[in-house]
Amino acid sequence: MPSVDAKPGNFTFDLDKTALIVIDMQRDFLMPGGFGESLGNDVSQLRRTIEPLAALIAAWRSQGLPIIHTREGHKPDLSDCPPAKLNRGAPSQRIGDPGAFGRILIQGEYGHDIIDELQPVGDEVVIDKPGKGAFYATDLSEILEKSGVTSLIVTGVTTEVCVHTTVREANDRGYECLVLADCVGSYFPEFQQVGLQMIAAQGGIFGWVAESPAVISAIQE
Ligand code: C5J
Repeated sequence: MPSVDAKPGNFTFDLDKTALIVIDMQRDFLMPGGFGESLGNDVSQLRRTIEPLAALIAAWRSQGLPIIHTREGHKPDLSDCPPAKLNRGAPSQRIGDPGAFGRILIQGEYGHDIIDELQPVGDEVVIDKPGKGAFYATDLSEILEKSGVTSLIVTGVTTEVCVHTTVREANDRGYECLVLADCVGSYFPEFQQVGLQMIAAQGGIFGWVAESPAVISAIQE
């Protein structure tokens, strides 16, 4: 079985029971001029994940292994967006407002979709999720159970929000999660650093942390 050097210790996984999950690599979060940037964020902090993630996805695909992509967003009538989420903060643009790439975080809009570099191919699963976590109000749990997946390699954005929420819940549901430091990103360097430390602290309180080249080597051995 492949094993990678990780924190707090080696992460060993069965290729028949492991899925790669790519969280919210959407234009609204990553594109210069988009929603993320309009909130004052530095999108380069997220964009540094694109190249390593593209290499990982290519390697994963070449082994015929399952990939699950997620997209955070809402129905055009916003019926799945609670007021507490819609009205929070005072951004210059809110979910559902017209943005540079269509209505912000609305399903079917250009900005809601995954960036060109990491577009899903073939029968790769795409989960549309209204929340931060990938399990809430989605059929992710059924998909994983049906395919016998017990381990997740977790990538995407943002580290301290949708990646953390998903990994914490996956851990509670019994999945072993390996988070790849170079393939997850936060707009805030300090949150990136602490977010990763939190996962692997206390003997791996809710997961393991490694770098993507270690996983690429392990699955190609
Ligand atoms: C955020 C996400 N940060 N995908 N979404 O609102 O982490």
